[in-house]
Amino acid sequence: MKNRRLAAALVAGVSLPALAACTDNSSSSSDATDGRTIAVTSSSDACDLSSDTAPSGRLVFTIKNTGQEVTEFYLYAADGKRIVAEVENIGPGLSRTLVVNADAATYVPACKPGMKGTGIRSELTVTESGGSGKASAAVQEQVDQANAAYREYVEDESGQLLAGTRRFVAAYTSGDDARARTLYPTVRVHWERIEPVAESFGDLDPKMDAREADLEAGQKWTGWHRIEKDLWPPSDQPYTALTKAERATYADQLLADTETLHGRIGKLTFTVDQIGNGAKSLLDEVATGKVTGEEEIWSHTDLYDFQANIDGARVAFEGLRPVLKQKDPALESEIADRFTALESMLAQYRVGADGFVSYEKLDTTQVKQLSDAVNALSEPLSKLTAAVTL
Ligand SMILES: [Cu+2]
Repeated sequence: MKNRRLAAALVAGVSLPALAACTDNSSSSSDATDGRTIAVTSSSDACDLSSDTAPSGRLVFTIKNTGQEVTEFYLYAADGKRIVAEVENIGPGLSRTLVVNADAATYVPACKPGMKGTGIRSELTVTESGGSGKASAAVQEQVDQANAAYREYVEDESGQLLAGTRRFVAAYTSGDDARARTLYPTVRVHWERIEPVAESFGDLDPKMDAREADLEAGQKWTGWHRIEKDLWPPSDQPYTALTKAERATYADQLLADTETLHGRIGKLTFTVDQIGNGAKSLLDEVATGKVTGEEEIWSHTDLYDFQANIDGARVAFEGLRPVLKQKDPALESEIADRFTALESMLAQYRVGADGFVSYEKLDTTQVKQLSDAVNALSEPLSKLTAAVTL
């Protein structure tokens, strides 16, 4: 589950008109004068855009937080659910930039002061301009290769998630809790590796991966973490175990949602922007959920998720690496080095072939070290998309 305070930006757009991607980078000098820069002012009760129309192609949103709380900016597709691009964690007084390659379509921009609710929304109309922001021909073949390889990866992980979920729910519904507990973290790895893709479908993530602490008023708690609590019931608070019938209900729904997810993923295609931005999104997932131990509050299997998020980001990076090597070799080696540093730090906590120690075994110094290594990678990784699309 993404932290409520975050949202994924890796997006796929097959059946929908909007196909766009984003990254943090600075605007080019010409942007300001050709209608491609849109100033967004996020206050405590308003979300003002300097324009409600823009030409298709590379758009630069400059978001300034004039409110008192941390804010976020989202660009949704016309359905108001699918996340096309986002910037999170914009502190009071701060500004952030979001670059989007936007196709002609209607979009729903939204600011979320306080990082909750559905946000203050409006409408943005992007009209056809012929400016597609496509990669140059020289790297097009590498780009195509990266897109195809990433698509294959996502579909493969999704297939393994579905197969693993079948085994997991079978064990859980039959009352084989020991087996279900063993399967839980290793099956979830396949979810966590492709988490931003799964989250880009706005309706599935809340049903499949919501954490109890993040539930909104009136939201029914279902999915992985509901079952997690039943498998690792708390000892320090009252808890009523789910009945056999309740188990079956939650298990059936999780499986059905996983089937829906797999069906949708089979129809996706990706662009380099989405892949690069998804890699950054995965690091944000680690920083805000896994390194803090909030994701797996009952099972404490957070380090499995941590590794899986890193795996997914690494695959995205490796796919784009040949392109990056040509465009920015210094950034390419910096990202590679920091991946290696983080991965070897995490490897200290491995148990057996594919296991990890309980998150509870980490002391505050170790958590801090991991967190610093995540941030050290996150910083250059946030430049990846801009570098490969320039
Ligand atoms: Cu999650």
